[in-house]
Amino acid sequence: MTMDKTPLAAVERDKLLASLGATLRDDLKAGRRTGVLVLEISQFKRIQVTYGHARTQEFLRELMRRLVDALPKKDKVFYRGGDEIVVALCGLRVREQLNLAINKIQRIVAEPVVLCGNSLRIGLTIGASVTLETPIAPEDLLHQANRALLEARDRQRETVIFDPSLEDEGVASLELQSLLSDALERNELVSVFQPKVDIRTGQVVGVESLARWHSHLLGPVRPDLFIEAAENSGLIGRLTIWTINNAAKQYSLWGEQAVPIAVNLSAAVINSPELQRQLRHALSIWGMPPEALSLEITETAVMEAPAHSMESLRFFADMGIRLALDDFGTGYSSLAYLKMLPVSDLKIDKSFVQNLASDASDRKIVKTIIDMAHNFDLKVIAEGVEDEKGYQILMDMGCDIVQGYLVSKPLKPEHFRKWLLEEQWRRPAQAGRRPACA
Ligand code: G
Ligand code: G
Ligand code: MN
Repeated sequence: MTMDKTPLAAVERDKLLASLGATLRDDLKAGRRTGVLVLEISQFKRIQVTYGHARTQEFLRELMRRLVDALPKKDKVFYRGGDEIVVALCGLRVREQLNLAINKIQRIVAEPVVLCGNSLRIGLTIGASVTLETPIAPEDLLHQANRALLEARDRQRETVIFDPSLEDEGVASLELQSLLSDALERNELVSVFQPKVDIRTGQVVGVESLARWHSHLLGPVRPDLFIEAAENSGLIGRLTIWTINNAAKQYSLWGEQAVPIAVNLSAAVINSPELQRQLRHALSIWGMPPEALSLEITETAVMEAPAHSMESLRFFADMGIRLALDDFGTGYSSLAYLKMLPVSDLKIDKSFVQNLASDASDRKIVKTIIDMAHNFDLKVIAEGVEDEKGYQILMDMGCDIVQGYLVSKPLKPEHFRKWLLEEQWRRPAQAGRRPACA
């Protein structure tokens, strides 16, 4: 295989859906069916760790090339980022043709790929869906294939084709999406704010804004569930703009007590021009200086769409906004790439932080991350600090900032001010006072 250095760009969700939508219309008119396959490469992380970023890209390219060569010209192959490829099979006459295509793909990938002189044989897990005679929206057909993939993973099967019995949860998630859309209009969402403190002085250096939703129909909905529903339904743009506007408003309401606010940015919105416009707008209306806003972007999100994200990250950084790599340690960043990112903070994922006191290998990982981050002039924030031992260990390791239940749970805005004034947190070394909770 020859080296191609340009990064393999992940297709944007909007483009994927538009292309699939066009196929669906054509096939419906011609009385044909459309199939969608979501392919997941098994053991992808292992491949990345073993061979590194550049060779993994090379490997992905080769795989894409094989798929494109083997499938009919009209079919479409998309790289969706990470370990996922989406295939649209066009003009199927009968449902059985879906099985034929799946068999063919399994045969293609069974041929080993030669990487670094090693012959690499990979496995695929496939989720599939196919249209019936009735029209279906591209996002629904894709959703069905995603559901089938989850089912295949759960049951450890190579392939699952969607059928309506899998739909129970699917319906629940569609319902969540439509309720969430209403919730944004009805103003049912609120933001809570979790303090971050300087590990040495105990001073509050900022807060992270976290969205909460109490639905009038469902009651409280878990944030990871509704954030995922927002991402899957395209509502995440509206939700993020709402969150940023709310943060800027809160900053202005806090007045003298205002501290910098961090907002989470999903991968799907990093490159949205509308978001960039609305962000400027929100800061200017509420008089929030850009330096007081920080955007948290997961390590995985940044690594999955490198070339494309870089411009947007620069745009934010040039405005004076701080950028933080969130959930760090859960992805596989290439160090060379990290150096090029205009980020100023790195947040160590809570899964490495929670058991610091009892887990020696977590201690090693955290120490390594802190040292590496400092070499790149990044500030290190440890999230999920729950006990004083962990706090002390982090201080000894030279961590800069901590966030977690030990300091405070996320607080409602009116409680934050009170907490700040009355219950000002003291770091364990200074005083043994119990931290305040929401
Ligand atoms: O808040 P925890 O409170 O349970 O949040 C769960 C997940 O939801 C976290 O990964 C967090 O980053 C994410 N999250 C919370 N609020 C927001 C938000 O406003 N936007 C985005 N994109 N993610 C959020
Ligand atoms: O993914 P992100 O880092 O944006 O989300 C932070 C998540 O961590 C939120 O869900 C928040 O409620 C949660 N969190 C914050 N502090 C702690 C903590 O000390 N322990 C645990 N288990 N979760 C925490
Ligand atoms: Mn975060």
